[in-house]
Amino acid sequence: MKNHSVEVDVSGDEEALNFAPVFNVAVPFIDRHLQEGRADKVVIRTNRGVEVTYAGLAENVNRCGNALLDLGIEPGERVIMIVKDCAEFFYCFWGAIKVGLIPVPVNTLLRAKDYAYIIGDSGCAAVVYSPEFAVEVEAALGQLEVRPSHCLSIEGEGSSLQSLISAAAVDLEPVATTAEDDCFWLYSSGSTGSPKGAVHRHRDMVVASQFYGVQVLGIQENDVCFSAAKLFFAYGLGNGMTFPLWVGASTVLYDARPTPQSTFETIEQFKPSLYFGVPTLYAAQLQALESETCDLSSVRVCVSAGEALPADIFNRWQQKTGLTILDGIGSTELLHIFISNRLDDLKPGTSGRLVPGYQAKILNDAAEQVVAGESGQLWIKGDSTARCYWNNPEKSARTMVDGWLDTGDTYLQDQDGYFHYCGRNDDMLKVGGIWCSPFEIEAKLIEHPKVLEVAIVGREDAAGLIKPEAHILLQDPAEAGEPLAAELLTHCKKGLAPYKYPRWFQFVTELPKTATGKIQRFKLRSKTSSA
Ligand code: 3UK
Repeated sequence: MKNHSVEVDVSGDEEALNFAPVFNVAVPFIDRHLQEGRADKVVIRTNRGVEVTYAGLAENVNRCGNALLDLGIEPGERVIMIVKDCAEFFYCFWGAIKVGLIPVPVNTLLRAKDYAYIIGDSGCAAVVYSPEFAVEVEAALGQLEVRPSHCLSIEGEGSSLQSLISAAAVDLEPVATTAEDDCFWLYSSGSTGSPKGAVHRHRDMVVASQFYGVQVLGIQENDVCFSAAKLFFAYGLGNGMTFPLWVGASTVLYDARPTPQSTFETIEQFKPSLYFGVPTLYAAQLQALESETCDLSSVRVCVSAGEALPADIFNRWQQKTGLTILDGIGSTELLHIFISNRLDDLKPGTSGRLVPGYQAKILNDAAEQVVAGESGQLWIKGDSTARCYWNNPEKSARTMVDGWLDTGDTYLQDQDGYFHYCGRNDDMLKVGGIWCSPFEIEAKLIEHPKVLEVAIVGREDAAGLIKPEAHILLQDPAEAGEPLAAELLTHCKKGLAPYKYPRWFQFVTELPKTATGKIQRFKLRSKTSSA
């Protein structure tokens, strides 16, 4: 087998992937397309009017890899990327991989405190960021005792990544890694609020692209992908970058906050065939479609993930647009979707069936496998699973056992094999498809002088989607009311990532607690879940 190649073996019951002993994943995803005659095909189109061909992509990946080496960054060192959806995201991610550095795309909605933690935890050699996030990134650097050696804006005055890219050499040989070597990391939020870095290998993007992208979505060379979920999110990384690159298709990048209007405009302008959203956005788009129209005729299939898609949203979207939304569950640790509905195999309100190539087991409290119809903890096995969490052997040992991954979700599988989501095993919330720790919001509210105690729980909104609700015990209960709720809201919005503020404030006279003083969030949840 030729160096850096991967073969899809279809002889068995399930597809298998065979990797060459020397394997750098930048070769099949980037360089292979030049050999296969796609040099002049446009691979990236952006809302800023940028168009990049496969030849241009390969050239800029090489230049960026050389630029990073020229800075003196050593193989295995991390490059934190706080980068919006743009062509440079591709150059930096793949350039780093091709020279054996570890790119670490990070959520661009976070605040200085979060970035300081991630930069410190990763021990990165460099931080690369879009100028839009300069204020938070600079504040983060100010909080650190040890700063990374390099901190580079993508564009702008002086030495930027763009200027280094244009000055760097264009020839670059891939570093001789293997499919099992560490390749990139993605941070996922933990229930205590500290994010943890999931360490992914060179093979993982191939596995996710082939098992889900090709087998479930049937993605092909003539597809055009548009992911409203951003590239920094494992979901968006697959949708908007990995899957199209795997089959020589193309992608549309939109670099600002996705709203119903901006996503409609992007769809009408760029005519994607595959559209990827999250339930909150589908709900907002449905609302917008009450008063406006959108030509969605280019789209052959819609995908939803990040949190459960209520059957009602699925049905209304189908009635309104004629299009099917495929709900599937994925995770940062597994890289992408491992249980999914399919166009020819679908049950609205469920996550669907296992994606071929993955295995699932549902365990009860005694760690025994449950029978159909009974709920338990969902464990998944598959070749795209992260090797470990960085710097966190205890958490890795608890979550990753004999190749199985504890998803942290409660699920049941029905008689027909469909998986039904029954909630989280921890207190974590998914808001708009993005993790949200109740402890973090509580910590923010406790800072406020008028707040004595607080508990954050998830509550369903009118569309059946979970949002944070605050239960607050005040220093002076007489101050309860709208004006104080507004003040607390402003306080939260100032210090937390924009999606993390409570949507409701309940002033209470007491919070339910255990004998040891731990707040019993489940008691608050059961009171309000069907509101
Ligand atoms: C929840 C879902 C019900 C579930 C992701 C697609 O969401 C992704 O990754 P994260 O690490 O979160 C994982 C957790 O989110 N979840 C995701 N999708 C669904 N719950 N129905 C769903 N369809 O708790 C899971 O454990 O942020 C999604 C692809 C790649 C991803 N990383």
